[in-house]
Amino acid sequence: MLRLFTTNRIRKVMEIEGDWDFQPIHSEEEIPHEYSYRLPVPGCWEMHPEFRTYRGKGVYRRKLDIEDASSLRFQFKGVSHTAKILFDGLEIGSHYNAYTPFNTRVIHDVKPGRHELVVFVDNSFNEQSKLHFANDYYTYGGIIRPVGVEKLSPVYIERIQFTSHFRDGIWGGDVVVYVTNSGATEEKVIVRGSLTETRLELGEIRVNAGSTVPVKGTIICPDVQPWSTAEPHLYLLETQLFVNGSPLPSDDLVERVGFRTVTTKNGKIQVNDEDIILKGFNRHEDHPLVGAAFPYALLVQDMEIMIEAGSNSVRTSHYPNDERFLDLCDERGILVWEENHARGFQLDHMMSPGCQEQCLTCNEEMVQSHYNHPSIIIWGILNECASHTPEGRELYKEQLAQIRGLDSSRPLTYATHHREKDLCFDLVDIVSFNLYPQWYTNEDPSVLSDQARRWADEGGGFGKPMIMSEFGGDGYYGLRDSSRVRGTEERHADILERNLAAYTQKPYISGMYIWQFCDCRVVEDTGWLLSRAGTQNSKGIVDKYRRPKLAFDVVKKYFK
Ligand code: ADA
Repeated sequence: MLRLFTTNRIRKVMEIEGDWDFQPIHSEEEIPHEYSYRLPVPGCWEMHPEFRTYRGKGVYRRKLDIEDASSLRFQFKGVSHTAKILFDGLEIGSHYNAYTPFNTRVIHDVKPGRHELVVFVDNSFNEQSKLHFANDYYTYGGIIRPVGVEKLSPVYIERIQFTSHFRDGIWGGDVVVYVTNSGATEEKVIVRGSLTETRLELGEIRVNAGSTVPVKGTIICPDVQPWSTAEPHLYLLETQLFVNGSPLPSDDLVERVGFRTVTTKNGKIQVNDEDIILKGFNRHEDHPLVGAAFPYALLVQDMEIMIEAGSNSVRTSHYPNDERFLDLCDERGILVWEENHARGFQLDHMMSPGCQEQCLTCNEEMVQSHYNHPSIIIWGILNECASHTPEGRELYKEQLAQIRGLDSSRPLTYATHHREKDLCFDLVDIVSFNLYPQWYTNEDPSVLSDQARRWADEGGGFGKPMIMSEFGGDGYYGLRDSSRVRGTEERHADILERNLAAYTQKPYISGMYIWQFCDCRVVEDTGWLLSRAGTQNSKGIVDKYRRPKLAFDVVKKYFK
Protein backbone atom coordinates (compact mmCIF):
# COMPACT_ATOMS: atom_id res chain seq x y z
CA MET A 1 0.00 0.00 0.00
CA LEU A 2 1.64 3.22 -1.19
CA ARG A 3 -0.81 5.70 0.33
CA LEU A 4 -4.14 5.53 2.14
CA PHE A 5 -6.04 7.09 -0.76
CA THR A 6 -6.02 6.72 -4.56
CA THR A 7 -3.47 9.15 -6.00
CA ASN A 8 -4.32 8.56 -9.66
CA ARG A 9 -7.37 7.54 -11.66
CA ILE A 10 -5.80 7.93 -15.11
CA ARG A 11 -2.08 7.34 -14.60
CA LYS A 12 -1.32 3.70 -13.85
CA VAL A 13 0.55 3.16 -10.60
CA MET A 14 1.37 -0.24 -9.17
CA GLU A 15 3.14 -1.28 -6.02
CA ILE A 16 6.06 -3.70 -6.47
CA GLU A 17 5.84 -5.60 -3.23
CA GLY A 18 6.65 -9.14 -2.21
CA ASP A 19 9.86 -11.14 -2.46
CA TRP A 20 12.88 -9.66 -4.21
CA ASP A 21 16.19 -11.46 -4.79
CA PHE A 22 18.92 -10.32 -2.41
CA GLN A 23 22.65 -10.68 -2.13
CA PRO A 24 25.05 -9.02 0.34
CA ILE A 25 28.12 -7.53 -1.38
CA HIS A 26 31.40 -6.01 -0.24
CA SER A 27 32.08 -3.27 -2.76
CA GLU A 28 29.83 -1.10 -4.86
CA GLU A 29 31.39 -2.34 -8.09
CA GLU A 30 30.47 -5.91 -7.27
CA ILE A 31 27.47 -7.07 -9.31
CA PRO A 32 26.23 -10.38 -7.95
CA HIS A 33 26.37 -13.38 -10.30
CA GLU A 34 23.82 -15.11 -8.22
CA TYR A 35 21.35 -14.16 -5.55
CA SER A 36 21.21 -16.55 -2.62
CA TYR A 37 18.40 -14.93 -0.64
CA ARG A 38 14.89 -13.68 -1.09
CA LEU A 39 13.79 -10.76 1.09
CA PRO A 40 10.43 -9.06 1.39
CA VAL A 41 9.98 -5.52 0.09
CA PRO A 42 9.19 -3.40 1.96
CA GLY A 43 11.35 -4.87 4.69
CA CYS A 44 14.57 -4.56 6.70
CA TRP A 45 17.26 -7.15 6.14
CA GLU A 46 17.74 -7.37 9.93
CA MET A 47 14.55 -9.45 10.02
CA HIS A 48 16.35 -12.27 8.19
CA PRO A 49 18.14 -14.62 10.64
CA GLU A 50 21.48 -14.23 8.84
CA PHE A 51 21.43 -10.42 8.80
CA ARG A 52 20.26 -9.56 12.32
CA THR A 53 23.06 -7.05 12.85
CA TYR A 54 24.37 -6.74 9.29
CA ARG A 55 25.74 -3.32 8.49
CA GLY A 56 27.00 -3.04 4.94
CA LYS A 57 25.97 -3.29 1.33
CA GLY A 58 23.46 -5.48 -0.46
CA VAL A 59 21.73 -5.75 -3.81
CA TYR A 60 18.03 -6.30 -4.39
CA ARG A 61 16.73 -7.54 -7.75
CA ARG A 62 13.27 -7.87 -9.18
CA LYS A 63 12.17 -9.04 -12.62
CA LEU A 64 9.30 -7.07 -14.13
CA ASP A 65 7.02 -8.13 -16.95
CA ILE A 66 5.88 -5.14 -19.00
CA GLU A 67 2.90 -5.75 -21.24
CA ASP A 68 2.91 -2.78 -23.59
CA ALA A 69 5.44 -0.15 -24.65
CA SER A 70 5.51 2.63 -22.10
CA SER A 71 7.48 5.24 -20.21
CA LEU A 72 8.13 4.18 -16.64
CA ARG A 73 9.20 5.85 -13.43
CA PHE A 74 9.83 4.21 -10.09
CA GLN A 75 8.80 5.68 -6.75
CA PHE A 76 10.80 4.73 -3.67
CA LYS A 77 9.22 5.76 -0.37
CA GLY A 78 12.35 4.94 1.63
CA VAL A 79 15.61 3.04 1.15
CA SER A 80 17.94 2.79 4.14
CA HIS A 81 20.14 4.56 3.80
CA THR A 82 21.83 4.91 0.38
CA ALA A 83 20.36 3.65 -2.88
CA LYS A 84 21.50 3.30 -6.48
CA ILE A 85 18.84 2.12 -8.95
CA LEU A 86 19.51 0.30 -12.21
CA PHE A 87 16.98 -0.63 -14.89
CA ASP A 88 18.17 -3.22 -17.39
CA GLY A 89 21.73 -2.43 -16.29
CA LEU A 90 21.46 1.38 -16.70
CA GLU A 91 21.59 3.69 -13.69
CA ILE A 92 18.30 5.61 -13.39
CA GLY A 93 18.62 7.19 -9.96
CA SER A 94 20.37 7.37 -6.63
CA HIS A 95 19.47 8.72 -3.22
CA TYR A 96 20.79 9.25 0.28
CA ASN A 97 18.72 9.23 3.49
CA ALA A 98 16.39 6.44 4.56
CA TYR A 99 13.48 8.61 5.54
CA THR A 100 12.57 10.69 2.51
CA PRO A 101 10.87 9.48 -0.68
CA PHE A 102 12.33 9.87 -4.16
CA ASN A 103 11.56 9.04 -7.79
CA THR A 104 13.87 7.73 -10.47
CA ARG A 105 14.05 9.53 -13.79
CA VAL A 106 11.57 8.56 -16.49
CA ILE A 107 12.68 5.72 -18.76
CA HIS A 108 11.15 6.15 -22.22
CA ASP A 109 10.05 3.49 -24.69
CA VAL A 110 10.30 0.49 -22.45
CA LYS A 111 9.55 -2.46 -24.74
CA PRO A 112 7.08 -5.16 -23.82
CA GLY A 113 8.76 -8.15 -22.19
CA ARG A 114 10.84 -9.02 -19.16
CA HIS A 115 13.01 -6.33 -17.51
CA GLU A 116 15.24 -6.13 -14.49
CA LEU A 117 15.15 -3.63 -11.64
CA VAL A 118 18.21 -3.67 -9.39
CA VAL A 119 18.69 -1.63 -6.21
CA PHE A 120 22.08 -1.29 -4.53
CA VAL A 121 21.55 -0.52 -0.85
CA ASP A 122 24.09 0.54 1.75
CA ASN A 123 23.46 1.12 5.46
CA SER A 124 27.10 1.41 6.54
CA PHE A 125 28.37 4.34 8.55
CA ASN A 126 31.07 6.25 6.73
CA GLU A 127 32.50 9.73 6.20
CA GLN A 128 29.99 10.53 3.46
CA SER A 129 26.97 9.75 5.60
CA LYS A 130 26.33 12.69 7.94
CA LEU A 131 22.72 12.00 8.90
CA HIS A 132 23.05 8.27 9.52
CA PHE A 133 25.76 7.30 12.00
CA ALA A 134 25.96 5.34 15.24
CA ASN A 135 23.20 7.02 17.22
CA ASP A 136 20.54 6.60 19.88
CA TYR A 137 18.21 4.85 17.40
CA TYR A 138 18.84 2.24 14.74
CA THR A 139 19.63 2.68 11.06
CA TYR A 140 18.23 -0.50 9.49
CA GLY A 141 19.21 -1.79 6.05
CA GLY A 142 17.02 -2.42 3.05
CA ILE A 143 14.10 -1.12 1.03
CA ILE A 144 12.18 -0.18 4.14
CA ARG A 145 9.16 1.59 2.65
CA PRO A 146 6.95 0.77 -0.37
CA VAL A 147 8.11 0.88 -4.01
CA GLY A 148 5.82 1.81 -6.88
CA VAL A 149 6.06 1.90 -10.66
CA GLU A 150 4.19 4.52 -12.68
CA LYS A 151 3.32 4.52 -16.36
CA LEU A 152 3.83 8.12 -17.40
CA SER A 153 2.91 10.19 -20.40
CA PRO A 154 5.74 12.48 -21.62
CA VAL A 155 4.09 15.49 -19.95
CA TYR A 156 2.87 14.73 -16.47
CA ILE A 157 1.96 16.30 -13.14
CA GLU A 158 4.98 16.22 -10.85
CA ARG A 159 3.28 17.37 -7.67
CA ILE A 160 0.62 19.65 -6.25
CA GLN A 161 0.96 22.13 -3.45
CA PHE A 162 -2.16 23.18 -1.59
CA THR A 163 -2.30 25.91 1.07
CA SER A 164 -5.67 26.43 2.70
CA HIS A 165 -6.85 29.83 3.88
CA PHE A 166 -9.85 31.36 5.62
CA ARG A 167 -10.74 34.81 4.23
CA ASP A 168 -13.87 36.83 4.93
CA GLY A 169 -15.45 33.84 6.60
CA ILE A 170 -14.91 31.51 3.60
CA TRP A 171 -12.48 28.62 3.19
CA GLY A 172 -10.31 28.47 0.13
CA GLY A 173 -6.86 27.48 -0.97
CA ASP A 174 -3.90 28.42 -3.12
CA VAL A 175 -3.00 25.66 -5.52
CA VAL A 176 0.26 25.18 -7.40
CA VAL A 177 0.43 22.37 -9.93
CA TYR A 178 3.94 21.46 -11.11
CA VAL A 179 3.92 20.12 -14.67
CA THR A 180 6.97 18.34 -16.10
CA ASN A 181 7.81 17.67 -19.71
CA SER A 182 10.18 14.73 -19.95
CA GLY A 183 9.86 14.57 -23.73
CA ALA A 184 12.10 16.03 -26.45
CA THR A 185 9.85 18.83 -27.75
CA GLU A 186 7.92 21.73 -26.24
CA GLU A 187 4.31 20.88 -25.34
CA LYS A 188 1.15 22.92 -24.86
CA VAL A 189 -1.08 21.58 -22.10
CA ILE A 190 -4.27 22.58 -20.34
CA VAL A 191 -4.40 22.07 -16.55
CA ARG A 192 -7.72 21.57 -14.80
CA GLY A 193 -8.76 20.52 -11.38
CA SER A 194 -11.61 20.15 -8.97
CA LEU A 195 -12.28 19.95 -5.27
CA THR A 196 -15.71 18.71 -4.21
CA GLU A 197 -18.11 20.59 -6.52
CA THR A 198 -15.70 23.43 -7.22
CA ARG A 199 -13.81 23.47 -10.52
CA LEU A 200 -10.33 24.85 -10.96
CA GLU A 201 -9.38 26.14 -14.43
CA LEU A 202 -5.66 26.78 -14.56
CA GLY A 203 -5.50 27.46 -18.29
CA GLU A 204 -3.08 26.58 -21.03
CA ILE A 205 0.69 26.58 -20.58
CA ARG A 206 3.77 25.77 -22.62
CA VAL A 207 6.32 23.45 -21.07
CA ASN A 208 9.78 23.26 -22.63
CA ALA A 209 11.39 19.88 -23.13
CA GLY A 210 13.10 18.73 -19.94
CA SER A 211 11.58 21.40 -17.71
CA THR A 212 9.02 21.75 -14.91
CA VAL A 213 6.55 24.65 -14.82
CA PRO A 214 4.48 25.68 -11.79
CA VAL A 215 0.89 26.69 -12.59
CA LYS A 216 -0.92 28.68 -9.92
CA GLY A 217 -4.54 29.19 -9.03
CA THR A 218 -6.92 29.86 -6.15
CA ILE A 219 -9.96 27.85 -5.24
CA ILE A 220 -12.86 29.09 -3.11
CA CYS A 221 -14.87 26.37 -1.38
CA PRO A 222 -17.76 27.87 0.59
CA ASP A 223 -19.24 24.50 1.49
CA VAL A 224 -16.29 22.65 3.01
CA GLN A 225 -15.89 21.79 6.69
CA PRO A 226 -12.58 22.64 8.36
CA TRP A 227 -10.04 19.99 9.35
CA SER A 228 -9.64 19.78 13.13
CA THR A 229 -8.60 17.22 15.75
CA ALA A 230 -12.25 16.66 16.65
CA GLU A 231 -13.46 16.46 13.05
CA PRO A 232 -10.67 15.84 10.58
CA HIS A 233 -12.54 16.49 7.32
CA LEU A 234 -10.52 15.61 4.23
CA TYR A 235 -11.16 16.36 0.56
CA LEU A 236 -9.71 15.13 -2.70
CA LEU A 237 -8.08 17.74 -4.89
CA GLU A 238 -8.05 16.22 -8.37
CA THR A 239 -5.92 17.66 -11.17
CA GLN A 240 -5.75 16.64 -14.82
CA LEU A 241 -3.69 17.46 -17.93
CA PHE A 242 -5.05 17.77 -21.46
CA VAL A 243 -2.53 17.70 -24.31
CA ASN A 244 -2.88 18.73 -27.99
CA GLY A 245 -6.52 19.70 -27.77
CA SER A 246 -7.59 16.20 -26.81
CA PRO A 247 -10.87 16.09 -24.85
CA LEU A 248 -9.51 13.19 -22.79
CA PRO A 249 -7.04 13.82 -20.00
CA SER A 250 -3.56 12.34 -20.55
CA ASP A 251 -2.45 12.42 -16.92
CA ASP A 252 -3.74 13.17 -13.44
CA LEU A 253 -2.74 13.50 -9.83
CA VAL A 254 -4.98 13.45 -6.78
CA GLU A 255 -4.02 14.94 -3.42
CA ARG A 256 -5.94 14.72 -0.19
CA VAL A 257 -6.20 18.04 1.60
CA GLY A 258 -7.81 19.65 4.59
CA PHE A 259 -8.83 23.21 5.37
CA ARG A 260 -7.19 24.59 8.46
CA THR A 261 -4.95 27.42 9.55
CA VAL A 262 -2.01 27.36 11.96
CA THR A 263 -0.83 30.48 13.74
CA THR A 264 1.22 31.50 16.76
CA LYS A 265 0.20 34.56 18.73
CA ASN A 266 -0.14 35.70 22.34
CA GLY A 267 2.40 33.08 23.36
CA LYS A 268 0.15 30.24 22.14
CA ILE A 269 -0.33 28.02 19.10
CA GLN A 270 -3.65 28.17 17.26
CA VAL A 271 -5.33 25.77 14.88
CA ASN A 272 -8.27 27.48 13.16
CA ASP A 273 -7.75 30.39 15.53
CA GLU A 274 -8.28 28.32 18.67
CA ASP A 275 -5.47 27.91 21.20
CA ILE A 276 -4.26 24.33 21.45
CA ILE A 277 -2.10 22.38 23.88
CA LEU A 278 -0.12 19.63 22.18
CA LYS A 279 -0.07 16.43 24.20
CA GLY A 280 1.82 13.58 22.70
CA PHE A 281 4.83 11.41 22.18
CA ASN A 282 8.15 11.35 20.49
CA ARG A 283 7.92 8.28 18.29
CA HIS A 284 10.64 6.32 16.58
CA GLU A 285 9.43 4.25 13.65
CA ASP A 286 10.79 1.05 15.12
CA HIS A 287 9.36 -2.35 15.99
CA PRO A 288 11.19 -5.58 16.86
CA LEU A 289 9.10 -7.62 14.41
CA VAL A 290 9.64 -5.39 11.39
CA GLY A 291 12.41 -2.90 12.18
CA ALA A 292 11.61 0.37 10.42
CA ALA A 293 9.45 -1.27 7.73
CA PHE A 294 5.98 -0.94 9.15
CA PRO A 295 3.04 -2.77 7.62
CA TYR A 296 -0.18 -0.79 7.75
CA ALA A 297 -1.64 -2.80 10.66
CA LEU A 298 1.27 -1.87 12.94
CA LEU A 299 1.06 1.79 11.98
CA VAL A 300 -2.58 1.70 12.99
CA GLN A 301 -1.73 -0.07 16.23
CA ASP A 302 0.74 2.66 17.22
CA MET A 303 -1.81 5.29 16.36
CA GLU A 304 -4.57 3.63 18.38
CA ILE A 305 -2.33 3.21 21.44
CA MET A 306 -1.30 6.87 21.31
CA ILE A 307 -4.95 7.89 21.06
CA GLU A 308 -5.81 5.53 23.94
CA ALA A 309 -3.21 7.36 26.04
CA GLY A 310 -5.11 10.57 25.36
CA SER A 311 -2.63 12.21 23.01
CA ASN A 312 -3.58 14.65 20.28
CA SER A 313 -0.13 14.98 18.75
CA VAL A 314 3.07 13.21 17.74
CA ARG A 315 6.62 14.38 17.09
CA THR A 316 8.34 12.37 14.34
CA SER A 317 11.65 12.20 16.18
CA HIS A 318 14.11 12.40 14.53
CA TYR A 319 13.25 12.08 10.83
CA PRO A 320 10.38 12.40 8.35
CA ASN A 321 7.90 9.57 8.74
CA ASP A 322 6.30 7.02 6.48
CA GLU A 323 3.69 8.79 4.33
CA ARG A 324 1.05 6.25 5.30
CA PHE A 325 1.55 7.20 8.95
CA LEU A 326 1.08 10.86 8.05
CA ASP A 327 -2.03 9.88 6.07
CA LEU A 328 -3.31 8.20 9.23
CA CYS A 329 -2.62 11.33 11.27
CA ASP A 330 -4.67 13.28 8.71
CA GLU A 331 -7.51 10.79 9.08
CA ARG A 332 -7.46 10.56 12.88
CA GLY A 333 -6.93 14.26 13.54
CA ILE A 334 -3.52 13.88 15.16
CA LEU A 335 -1.37 17.04 15.05
CA VAL A 336 2.15 16.44 13.81
CA TRP A 337 5.50 18.06 14.53
CA GLU A 338 7.45 16.68 11.60
CA GLU A 339 11.19 16.86 11.96
CA ASN A 340 14.13 16.67 9.58
CA HIS A 341 16.67 13.91 10.01
CA ALA A 342 19.20 15.04 12.60
CA ARG A 343 20.01 14.02 16.14
CA GLY A 344 22.79 15.27 18.35
CA PHE A 345 25.23 16.77 15.82
CA GLN A 346 28.20 18.38 17.54
CA LEU A 347 29.53 21.53 15.90
CA ASP A 348 32.43 19.78 14.15
CA HIS A 349 29.97 17.31 12.68
CA MET A 350 27.65 20.10 11.50
CA MET A 351 30.60 21.90 9.93
CA SER A 352 32.08 18.84 8.25
CA PRO A 353 31.84 18.63 4.45
CA GLY A 354 28.46 17.50 3.20
CA CYS A 355 26.50 17.76 6.44
CA GLN A 356 24.63 20.98 5.76
CA GLU A 357 23.94 19.93 2.15
CA GLN A 358 22.47 16.64 3.31
CA CYS A 359 20.26 18.49 5.79
CA LEU A 360 19.12 20.97 3.12
CA THR A 361 18.24 18.14 0.74
CA CYS A 362 16.34 16.34 3.49
CA ASN A 363 14.44 19.54 4.35
CA GLU A 364 13.46 20.11 0.75
CA GLU A 365 12.31 16.53 0.24
CA MET A 366 10.41 16.55 3.53
CA VAL A 367 8.56 19.81 2.90
CA GLN A 368 7.81 19.16 -0.77
CA SER A 369 6.58 15.63 -0.31
CA HIS A 370 4.58 16.21 2.90
CA TYR A 371 3.32 19.74 2.28
CA ASN A 372 -0.32 18.76 1.78
CA HIS A 373 -0.85 16.90 5.06
CA PRO A 374 -3.20 19.06 7.13
CA SER A 375 -2.04 17.15 10.23
CA ILE A 376 1.47 18.60 9.99
CA ILE A 377 1.35 21.87 11.88
CA ILE A 378 5.03 22.35 12.77
CA TRP A 379 8.31 21.78 10.92
CA GLY A 380 11.23 21.00 13.20
CA ILE A 381 14.95 20.77 12.45
CA LEU A 382 18.25 19.74 14.02
CA ASN A 383 17.31 18.08 17.32
CA GLU A 384 19.94 18.82 19.97
CA CYS A 385 22.60 20.11 17.59
CA ALA A 386 25.01 23.03 18.08
CA SER A 387 22.47 25.82 18.52
CA HIS A 388 24.62 27.26 21.32
CA THR A 389 27.50 28.31 19.05
CA PRO A 390 27.74 31.24 16.60
CA GLU A 391 28.83 28.91 13.78
CA GLY A 392 25.99 26.50 14.53
CA ARG A 393 23.55 29.40 14.56
CA GLU A 394 24.46 30.24 10.96
CA LEU A 395 23.57 26.71 9.89
CA TYR A 396 20.27 26.77 11.81
CA LYS A 397 19.54 30.14 10.22
CA GLU A 398 20.17 28.88 6.70
CA GLN A 399 17.98 25.80 7.17
CA LEU A 400 15.13 27.74 8.76
CA ALA A 401 15.22 30.34 5.98
CA GLN A 402 15.18 27.53 3.43
CA ILE A 403 12.08 25.95 4.99
CA ARG A 404 10.30 29.31 5.28
CA GLY A 405 11.00 29.82 1.59
CA LEU A 406 9.43 26.46 0.79
CA ASP A 407 6.48 26.86 3.16
CA SER A 408 5.49 30.05 4.93
CA SER A 409 2.25 28.56 6.29
CA ARG A 410 3.63 26.58 9.24
CA PRO A 411 5.53 27.62 12.36
CA LEU A 412 9.10 26.40 12.80
CA THR A 413 10.97 25.09 15.82
CA TYR A 414 13.91 22.97 16.98
CA ALA A 415 14.43 21.07 20.23
CA THR A 416 17.37 22.23 22.32
CA HIS A 417 19.11 20.97 25.43
CA HIS A 418 21.51 23.92 25.61
CA ARG A 419 19.44 25.77 28.15
CA GLU A 420 20.56 29.39 28.78
CA LYS A 421 23.45 28.98 26.33
CA ASP A 422 21.20 28.55 23.30
CA LEU A 423 21.63 31.22 20.62
CA CYS A 424 18.80 30.49 18.19
CA PHE A 425 15.52 31.23 20.02
CA ASP A 426 15.02 34.36 17.92
CA LEU A 427 15.09 32.36 14.67
CA VAL A 428 11.97 30.27 15.28
CA ASP A 429 8.26 30.70 16.02
CA ILE A 430 8.11 28.22 18.89
CA VAL A 431 10.82 27.52 21.49
CA SER A 432 11.24 23.89 22.50
CA PHE A 433 13.25 22.30 25.30
CA ASN A 434 14.55 18.78 25.81
CA LEU A 435 15.15 18.56 29.55
CA TYR A 436 15.19 15.44 31.65
CA PRO A 437 14.53 16.52 35.25
CA GLN A 438 14.36 13.56 37.63
CA TRP A 439 16.33 11.43 35.17
CA TYR A 440 19.58 12.98 33.95
CA THR A 441 19.36 15.63 36.69
CA ASN A 442 17.61 15.87 40.03
CA GLU A 443 15.99 19.19 39.25
CA ASP A 444 12.39 19.92 40.03
CA PRO A 445 10.34 20.00 36.77
CA SER A 446 8.23 22.92 37.94
CA VAL A 447 11.24 25.08 38.85
CA LEU A 448 13.12 23.99 35.73
CA SER A 449 10.31 24.83 33.32
CA ASP A 450 10.04 28.31 34.86
CA GLN A 451 13.77 28.68 34.34
CA ALA A 452 13.46 27.50 30.75
CA ARG A 453 10.80 30.13 30.14
CA ARG A 454 13.26 32.77 31.36
CA TRP A 455 16.10 31.42 29.20
CA ALA A 456 13.81 31.69 26.18
CA ASP A 457 12.51 35.13 27.11
CA GLU A 458 15.97 36.52 27.71
CA GLY A 459 17.51 34.75 24.73
CA GLY A 460 15.38 36.07 21.86
CA GLY A 461 12.27 33.94 22.39
CA PHE A 462 10.24 36.44 24.37
CA GLY A 463 6.51 35.83 24.11
CA LYS A 464 6.87 32.81 21.83
CA PRO A 465 4.93 29.63 22.54
CA MET A 466 6.98 27.04 24.41
CA ILE A 467 7.00 23.27 24.15
CA MET A 468 8.59 20.72 26.46
CA SER A 469 9.77 18.60 23.55
CA GLU A 470 11.38 15.75 25.54
CA PHE A 471 11.24 14.48 29.11
CA GLY A 472 11.13 11.04 30.67
CA GLY A 473 13.40 8.32 31.99
CA ASP A 474 14.16 4.64 31.59
CA GLY A 475 11.73 2.00 32.77
CA TYR A 476 12.53 -1.61 32.00
CA TYR A 477 9.38 -3.50 31.12
CA GLY A 478 8.59 -6.05 33.84
CA LEU A 479 11.16 -4.69 36.28
CA ARG A 480 8.87 -3.96 39.20
CA ASP A 481 10.11 -3.26 42.69
CA SER A 482 8.53 -1.50 45.64
CA SER A 483 11.86 0.24 46.29
CA ARG A 484 11.00 2.32 43.18
CA VAL A 485 14.69 2.50 42.23
CA ARG A 486 15.90 3.91 38.91
CA GLY A 487 14.99 1.67 36.01
CA THR A 488 11.90 0.15 37.61
CA GLU A 489 8.53 0.71 36.04
CA GLU A 490 7.50 2.39 39.30
CA ARG A 491 10.26 5.02 39.12
CA HIS A 492 9.57 5.57 35.44
CA ALA A 493 5.92 6.26 36.30
CA ASP A 494 6.98 8.61 39.13
CA ILE A 495 9.22 10.61 36.81
CA LEU A 496 6.47 11.11 34.27
CA GLU A 497 3.98 11.94 37.01
CA ARG A 498 6.21 14.72 38.38
CA ASN A 499 6.93 16.15 34.95
CA LEU A 500 3.33 16.08 33.74
CA ALA A 501 1.95 17.42 37.03
CA ALA A 502 4.22 20.45 36.58
CA TYR A 503 3.84 21.12 32.86
CA THR A 504 0.06 20.75 32.71
CA GLN A 505 -0.18 23.60 35.26
CA LYS A 506 1.99 26.09 33.39
CA PRO A 507 -0.02 28.55 31.31
CA TYR A 508 3.01 29.32 29.12
CA ILE A 509 3.48 25.69 27.99
CA SER A 510 1.79 24.98 24.66
CA GLY A 511 2.90 21.43 24.25
CA MET A 512 4.53 18.41 25.82
CA TYR A 513 6.04 15.40 24.08
CA ILE A 514 7.04 12.48 26.26
CA TRP A 515 10.30 10.75 25.46
CA GLN A 516 9.18 8.34 24.21
CA PHE A 517 6.27 6.34 22.80
CA CYS A 518 7.90 2.91 22.56
CA ASP A 519 11.25 1.44 23.51
CA CYS A 520 13.50 1.45 20.47
CA ARG A 521 16.58 -0.31 19.25
CA VAL A 522 19.81 1.69 19.31
CA VAL A 523 23.14 1.19 17.60
CA GLU A 524 25.81 -0.58 19.61
CA ASP A 525 29.09 1.11 20.48
CA THR A 526 28.03 4.71 20.42
CA GLY A 527 30.27 5.69 23.32
CA TRP A 528 29.76 5.32 27.07
CA LEU A 529 26.63 7.39 27.44
CA LEU A 530 24.76 5.64 24.72
CA SER A 531 25.94 2.11 25.42
CA ARG A 532 22.44 1.26 26.42
CA ALA A 533 21.65 -2.07 28.06
CA GLY A 534 20.18 -4.50 25.55
CA THR A 535 20.98 -1.97 22.81
CA GLN A 536 17.67 -0.36 23.59
CA ASN A 537 16.45 3.05 24.67
CA SER A 538 13.97 2.01 27.36
CA LYS A 539 12.06 5.23 27.96
CA GLY A 540 8.91 4.10 26.12
CA ILE A 541 5.59 4.20 27.91
CA VAL A 542 4.99 0.97 26.04
CA ASP A 543 7.79 -1.52 25.53
CA LYS A 544 9.08 -2.52 22.11
CA TYR A 545 6.17 -4.95 21.63
CA ARG A 546 3.74 -2.16 22.64
CA ARG A 547 2.93 -3.66 26.05
CA PRO A 548 1.97 -0.81 28.39
CA LYS A 549 4.25 -0.07 31.33
CA LEU A 550 2.98 1.38 34.62
CA ALA A 551 3.65 4.86 33.24
CA PHE A 552 0.96 4.38 30.62
CA ASP A 553 -1.89 5.03 33.05
CA VAL A 554 -0.10 8.04 34.50
CA VAL A 555 0.16 9.59 31.07
CA LYS A 556 -3.45 8.78 30.34
CA LYS A 557 -4.53 10.52 33.54
CA TYR A 558 -2.84 13.77 32.49
CA PHE A 559 -3.49 13.61 28.76
CA LYS A 560 -7.16 12.74 29.02
C1 ADA B 1 17.90 13.19 23.80
C2 ADA B 1 17.58 12.85 22.36
C3 ADA B 1 16.81 11.57 22.19
C4 ADA B 1 17.25 10.51 23.18
C5 ADA B 1 17.10 11.04 24.60
C6 ADA B 1 17.56 10.05 25.70
O1 ADA B 1 17.29 14.24 24.32
O2 ADA B 1 16.94 13.89 21.69
O3 ADA B 1 17.01 11.12 20.88
O4 ADA B 1 18.55 10.15 22.93
O5 ADA B 1 17.88 12.18 24.75
O6 ADA B 1 16.96 9.00 25.83
O7 ADA B 1 18.53 10.36 26.39
